[in-house]
Amino acid sequence: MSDVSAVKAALKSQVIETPSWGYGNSGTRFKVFAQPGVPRDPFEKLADAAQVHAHTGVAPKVSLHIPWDRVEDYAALTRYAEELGLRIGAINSNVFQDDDFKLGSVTHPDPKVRRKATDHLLECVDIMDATGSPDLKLWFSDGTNYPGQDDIAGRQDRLAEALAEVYERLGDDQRMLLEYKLFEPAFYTTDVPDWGTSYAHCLKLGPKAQVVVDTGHHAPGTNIEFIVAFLLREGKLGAFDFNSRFYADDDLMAGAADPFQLFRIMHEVVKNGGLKTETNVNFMLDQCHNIEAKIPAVIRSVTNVQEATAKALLIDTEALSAAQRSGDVLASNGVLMDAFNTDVRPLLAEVREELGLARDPFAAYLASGNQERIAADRVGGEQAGWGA
Ligand code: LRH
Ligand code: MN
Ligand code: MN
Repeated sequence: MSDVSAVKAALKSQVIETPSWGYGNSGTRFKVFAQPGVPRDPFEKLADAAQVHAHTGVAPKVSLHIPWDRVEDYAALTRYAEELGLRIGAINSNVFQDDDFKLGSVTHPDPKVRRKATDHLLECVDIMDATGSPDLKLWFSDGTNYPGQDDIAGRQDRLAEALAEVYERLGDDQRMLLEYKLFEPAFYTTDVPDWGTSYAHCLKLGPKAQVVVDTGHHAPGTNIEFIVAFLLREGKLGAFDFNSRFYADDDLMAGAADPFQLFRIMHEVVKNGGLKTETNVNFMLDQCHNIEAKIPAVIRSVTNVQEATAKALLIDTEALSAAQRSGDVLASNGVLMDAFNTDVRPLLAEVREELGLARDPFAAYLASGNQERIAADRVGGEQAGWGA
């Protein structure tokens, strides 16, 4: 796409969903460094997400994680989101923090534990009904640590059974997003370790089941953009969990470690129709900000995704396909690199100006005084839910 107004329109319509847990305190198993002004409850997490949306104009949706964001009254939480100009995005299930799940959740050898896990997933669908959330995001920590510990194929049967029960419970406008992760916390086998496993389950389940690509969940050197192109072609790419990794599931800011990889991913997204509203790819962040200030870090992550998207949109597609057709390897690669090496910050500043926003959302947030205000107002902020 090289028509600037079309590029701008695409950038204005891209929605980036931010995670409630990105606003809370987080850390590693070694230390959680508490920060002043972090939210004390899910309502304050929404208020922080609203700051990100107010300054970027493209982040009106917030993912919740249950039970981290469990509240008495979901209608009140939803109303509050609406007052802030937000919507509730994906409901993330959590079957990894209960002692009962030591040997697995939906794949546990004991049917009573499997029932408990599946009931939690069904509760998440109830919360979708109450909040208007369209997406149930499933990630399972299930797996084994030692050869022989459990029956690998048997665990797939148990997984399939639980997924089928939850799938049946989904409403017409609700879908199931199945996330994969290579390892951790299980180290020998993981029950949904890769896109192929997730894809196979989603295919059996039906059209309302799609794959989530968390960019931090692959082996080093994995070609994520290939996975993206393949899944889009099959109509099975439901969402991204964007974050950066240097080593494993680092959950660092999207586009921080490898902006070129993010660009390559966004090129496949743009090329294969993934930016179109009807394709319904949910561009979520899944990050924790352990040592940096949270709201500005989320703003930077959003703008990093936007920059990668803008570069992908600027690729001269006619020149690219002509070079590809003629087998000109260097010319094809050159077209891509020209787009990647373009400074898109002025273009994005114009887009924001046209939306009535400040040209630089990061600077505008820091100048807004919000950070000082929340630090003074909020005492005893919440931990994101893990990392202690
Ligand atoms: C697992 C994961 C998954 C969880 C989130 C907090 O590593 O990526 O998406 O829900 O982290
Ligand atoms: Mn994730
Ligand atoms: Mn992860």
